Amino acid sequence: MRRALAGAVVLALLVAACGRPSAEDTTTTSSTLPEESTTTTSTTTSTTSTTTSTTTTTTIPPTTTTTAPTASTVPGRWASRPLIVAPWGALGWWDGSKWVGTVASLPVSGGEDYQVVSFAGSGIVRGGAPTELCEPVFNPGVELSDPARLGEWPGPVGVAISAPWIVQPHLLEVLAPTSTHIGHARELLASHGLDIAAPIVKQVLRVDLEGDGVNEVVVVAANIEQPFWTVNPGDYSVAFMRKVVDGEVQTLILGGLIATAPGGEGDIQYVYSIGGIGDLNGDGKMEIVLHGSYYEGEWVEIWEYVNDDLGLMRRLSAGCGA
Ligand SMILES: [Ca+2]
Ligand SMILES: [Ca+2]
Repeated sequence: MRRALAGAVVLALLVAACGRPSAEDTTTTSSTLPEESTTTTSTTTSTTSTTTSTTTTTTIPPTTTTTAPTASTVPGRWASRPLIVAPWGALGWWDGSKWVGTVASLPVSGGEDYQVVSFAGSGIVRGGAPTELCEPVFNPGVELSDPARLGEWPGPVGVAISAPWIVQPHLLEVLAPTSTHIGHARELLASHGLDIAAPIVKQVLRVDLEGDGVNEVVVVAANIEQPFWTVNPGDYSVAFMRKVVDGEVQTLILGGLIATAPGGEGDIQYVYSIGGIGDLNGDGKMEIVLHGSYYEGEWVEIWEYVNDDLGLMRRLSAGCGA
């Protein structure tokens, strides 16, 4: 209930952030380009090598073609579907054309490998057979050999994915906060009515989500260490991304608690962090894992930057708590 509310606020903020009507169709151009260029390449190849007489090769579905640049794969025992899991349950997977939220039956039998996508750890962990996690919620999921590598409450906590592709194909750097990032946080809080001279910046990530050569910056600012019940005026916990869209920097909020007044009945603190960043559907573009924690629980959400018109969209999530 609470979380749904928070989500609504976040979405409202997002819409506000992305709502700028832009006639410029950079989006269409960028999404069409890879397909076109790939097609051109394969056509040229077939012309050169006379042996490959079949033009059928050119008809490879765009999805597969887009994955091609990320040619190299990671050795391991992978699930039949690229299952994404959190320590307390499965989130779902990409089925080749759409995101699929967790269903009762998971595409694993036990013994699969999972690549860790987290700022708390890295590497590969092993997953067990499908089971139920997070009593008494009983989420479908798998026990991981080393769940702590994904992180622990109050965060950040990332995810793990049973997929063979390179999960971080483009630039991703953890930076130390500078006055510039503090300034970005100050600006954002002020635009929501909270004036804080020097907000506490917890995370700064420089990333090129889609590998277009233009870097994005993801910032987390918070003055709450461990979330508790009461929301006090001046509480803040925000995760946001600054991205250049049509030559202008836009600020997109992934999750946020900004309190300008004492919390009402039933309001509780949330602490947001970026759990991880990685390509979770194998299209060569990286998604952002948002982690949220509260007094009695936590959850993760996967956000995909779809295009410059739609901006960030929440695709999958899973949580555990009261
Ligand atoms: Ca970029
Ligand atoms: Ca992706």
